[in-house]
Formats: sequence, C-alpha cells, structure tokens
Amino acid sequence: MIDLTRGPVTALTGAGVSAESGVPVFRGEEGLWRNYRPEELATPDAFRRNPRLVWEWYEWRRELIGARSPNPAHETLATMDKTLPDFTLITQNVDGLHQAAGSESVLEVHGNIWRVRCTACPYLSEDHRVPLPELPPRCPECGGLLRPDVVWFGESLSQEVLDAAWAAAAGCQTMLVIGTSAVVQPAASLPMVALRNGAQLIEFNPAETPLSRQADDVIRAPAGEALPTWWAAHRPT
Ligand code: BJW
Ligand code: ZN
Repeated sequence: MIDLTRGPVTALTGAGVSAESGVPVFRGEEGLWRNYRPEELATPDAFRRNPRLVWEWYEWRRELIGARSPNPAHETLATMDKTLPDFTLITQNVDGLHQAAGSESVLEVHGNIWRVRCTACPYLSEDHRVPLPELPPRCPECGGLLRPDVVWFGESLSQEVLDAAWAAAAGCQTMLVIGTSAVVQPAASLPMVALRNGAQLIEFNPAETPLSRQADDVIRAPAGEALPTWWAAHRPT
C-alpha cells in the first residue's frame, strides 16, 4: 500500500511528460525532431562542425516549445510539490514546462533551452527571444559563439545538480518515473539508485522500458491522463 506521507517522494521525468503538450519525444516512431536524432545534433562535435545547423535545430524547437503549455501531468507534479512534505522533481527535459506549471526548484539535469552560454567566456543568461536576432548568436560580452545551456552527449552534467538528484533518489521512499525511455545515462541510473536503497518504483509510460520489469507498479497510459488519476487515488487526505 502506497502512503505518500510516510517518506520522501522523488519524481523523474522525461520527454513523454511533455508529449501531450505537443512537444515531440526523442526516440521511437514519433520521436524524430525534424528528421534528426539527438545523437546526431546534440553533441559538441556537431556544434563544432556546424554551429548554424545545430542552432537552427534549437531555434525550431524553441519556437515549437514556446507555443506550448503545461498539461495535466505537469500540473499534477506541481500540486505534489506544494502538497507533499518532502518532494523532489528531477527532469531530463529542457523545455521549462514544469516551472511554467508552478513547480519550484526543479532539478534540470540536462539544462534548459531558454538559457544561453558563451563558449569563450563565463557569460550565461536567460534568453526567451524567438527568433534570435542572429544565428548563431554571439556573446554580448566578448563576441564569442553562444550555445544553448543544455547537456549534450559526451558532456558532463552539472555536478551540483547531479549530486542533488542522486541524494533525492537514494533517500526517497517512493520514486515516480514518468515518460522516459530510461536509456540515457547517468539519469537512467537514478531509479536504480532508488531501488537499491529500498524505494518503491512506479513507472508511468505507455511503452515498456528497461525499468519496467523492476518497477513495483507500471501504469501503461499517457501521463496526462494517468498521473492525475493516480494522484487522486493516492494523495494524502
Ligand atoms: C510517454 C508519453 C506520454 C511517450 N506519457 N510517456 C554506452 C553505454 C552507456 C552510456 C553511454 C554509452 N555511450 C555513451 C554513453 C553516455 C551517454 C549515454 O547515455 N548514451 C546512451 C544513449 C547510450 N550519456 C552522456 O553522454 C551524458 N554524459 C555523460 O555520461 O558524461 C560522462 C561521459 C563523458 C564522456 C563519455 C562518456 C561519458 C550526457 C547525456 C546528455 C543527453 N542529452 C539529451 C539532449 C539534451 C539537450 C536537448 O534537449 O537538446 O537529453 S539527449 C535526449 O535524451 C535528451 C533527453 O533528456 C534524453 C532522454 O530522453 P527521454 O526523456 O527519455 O526521451 P525519449 O524520447 O527517449 O523517451 C520518451 C518516453 O516517453 C518513451 O519511453 C515513450 O514511450 C514515453 N511517452 N508519450 C508518458 N503521453
Ligand atoms: Zn563571451
């Protein structure tokens, strides 16, 4: 029996949580971002080879995401954040839709598409402009090339954010894993860390993932439908 007041609750989300907002996922049949796979464009090599192409991809995504709103799954997670005494939200998403729904202190392990940073100096800034005035954009401080403040393949995640995510996974009693294919490391290890430390794992995903067999419960339905229903049945009264 799940009692969400008995101990810390941690949620890990992936692209599937934003799918019902109209943001495409990365992998699978529906998972092509304008005919590119993340492995082709979300890499430092791709950016070195052709920064303009990579920026065009991000510009296209920024435009798409900027026109989208949070769905009931984001809203339910924001309610959990406000209701549960010890709740941590970890997301692999860069779209900012959890914050738009009202979640505070989200651990964004892969960064945020609405921030840019300089490849030549410490400049880091929020930038919500769509379209950007020039592609690729240039640093206002030093004229260097700006890049999206996201984590590409082969790059390290922020140690501070990863440490906080690891601690939330290791210390939780219940972990909800929502809308991730659970194949990209090190984020995909977080549910295993939770399991090893005795947490119960609940997966929300219409498709099977490498985690499914180890989950205590698997809810095979779109998160925007399944999560509000699940929360209505389990929220503290
Ligand atoms: C729904 C739904 C609905 C649909 N409701 N659900 C070999 C073995 C092991 C590891 C490696 C290896 N070779 C290289 C690595 C390391 C690599 C890695 O893990 N690669 C694997 C792919 C093999 N990882 C890294 O490089 C990471 N860094 C690192 O490890 O540093 C140390 C190191 C350095 C040097 C060398 C080696 C190690 C960095 C990873 C960065 C990932 N970045 C991206 C792009 C971010 C920026 C951007 O968005 O542009 O992050 S890639 C992309 O994948 C993005 C996502 O956050 C991430 C995860 O994807 P996610 O969220 O799971 O989405 P999908 O599409 O995969 O799944 C969606 C799911 O939703 C599906 O299951 C659907 O069924 C479901 N769904 N509708 C609920 N309505
Ligand atoms: Zn600069």
